[in-house]
Amino acid sequence: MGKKDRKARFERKTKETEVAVKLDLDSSGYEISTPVPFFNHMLETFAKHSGIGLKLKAKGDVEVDEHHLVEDVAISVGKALKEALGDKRGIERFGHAILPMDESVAICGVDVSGRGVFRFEGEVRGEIKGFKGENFIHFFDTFAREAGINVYLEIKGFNLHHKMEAGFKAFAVALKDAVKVSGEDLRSTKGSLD
Ligand SMILES: [Mn+2]
Repeated sequence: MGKKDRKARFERKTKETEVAVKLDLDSSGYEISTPVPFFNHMLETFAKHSGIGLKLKAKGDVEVDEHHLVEDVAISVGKALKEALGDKRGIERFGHAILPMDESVAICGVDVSGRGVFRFEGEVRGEIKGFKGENFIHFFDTFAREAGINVYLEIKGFNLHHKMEAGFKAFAVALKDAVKVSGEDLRSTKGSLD
């Protein structure tokens, strides 16, 4: 067993945004507050279905664009996840999900490899009340890089809300399995997941 206390806190303050995160891999429950309601909906969905405890408070210059806020939340939650995972001993490492939502479906695979790569297949053009599809992709790209995890995400469908929500749910379900502690072994022939 690696890190006993799989929790982390992270705070980040710049001239553009202010973000505070508390993350706990072994207890659920969430409190999410950002100035972008659809982003809150997605982060709550992520916390709910991953079973990861997440307290997040963020504010920023969304009057410019929601880009800075989305990016800085992804950096902060990604860094907190990386720290909470510790040396990753005993975790499942891999997780996957095929997640339907109405006419949409999302397919996600996660590898907590220590390398941060995001690959997206699909199309999420358009925006929902100040949350653009391009920032949905940017969120995952930034999160994967900062957390040091590989995320493959494929989305098909019609309704943008369903497509993005299915994407967050699929990621949550895949990550839930990947970070689960199931033994004592480090799942790597290399002997390291850093
Ligand atoms: Mn919804």
